[in-house]
Amino acid sequence: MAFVNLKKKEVQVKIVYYGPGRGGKTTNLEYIYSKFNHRIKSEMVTIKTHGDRTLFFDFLPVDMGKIKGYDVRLQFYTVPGQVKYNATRRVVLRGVDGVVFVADSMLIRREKNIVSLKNLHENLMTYKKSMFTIPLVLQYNKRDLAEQDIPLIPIETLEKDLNGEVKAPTFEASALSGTNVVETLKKIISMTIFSLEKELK
Ligand SMILES: Nc1nc2c(ncn2[C@@H]2O[C@H](COP(=O)(O)OP(=O)(O)OP(=O)(O)O)[C@@H](O)[C@H]2O)c(=O)[nH]1
Ligand SMILES: [Mg+2]
Repeated sequence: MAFVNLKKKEVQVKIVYYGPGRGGKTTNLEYIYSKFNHRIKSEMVTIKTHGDRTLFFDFLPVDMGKIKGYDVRLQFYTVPGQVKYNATRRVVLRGVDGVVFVADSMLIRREKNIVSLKNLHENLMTYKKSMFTIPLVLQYNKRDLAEQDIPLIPIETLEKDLNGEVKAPTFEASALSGTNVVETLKKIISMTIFSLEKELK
């Protein structure tokens, strides 16, 4: 359940971009920020280590207007995808309301996607949450690399590897060019708000 401040009549909704290192999570948030920064009051917060890898998280707060008399504040986070940062990933997942899983379409990253999704599943379980019930969208990122003849994982394989059981909505995307970044965002917002409205009544 999202964080509800009854006094301020405010709900804080936490959406986390999850996935393997280098998959494009930070690039998604950067695109969203560059596209909507005229409507976003606060700065995007990023804590990076060398080579632009996320060390702790990236954070982007967005005000959404009201639902049922509550001001809704969306908070977007990314996790550090590198395997060694699991303790941090788990902290960032605390209180999560919705997840975008950003898969890397590069063929050489096939195994990394599978390991990362399994890791999401395990980390959600530590909070008694489930990948099968939480609002979840899968994004197959870096599809643009096909134009550079870089071998990509076919969509059917990604579906089999990652979406065989969860059956989440999916988007083929390029976070770098922005293709389907906003569509992914809109989908996770609507799924998360829908599930929240059920809880708020
Ligand atoms: N061609 C292409 N490159 C991308 C795309 N998305 C991200 N990249 C590149 O991939 C690299 C890693 O992207 P990030 O957004 O930093 O990846 P991340 O998932 O945040 O990685 P960690 O913070 O290490 O977990 C960067 O050089 C991006 O420019 C995409 O859709 N297409
Ligand atoms: Mg990052």
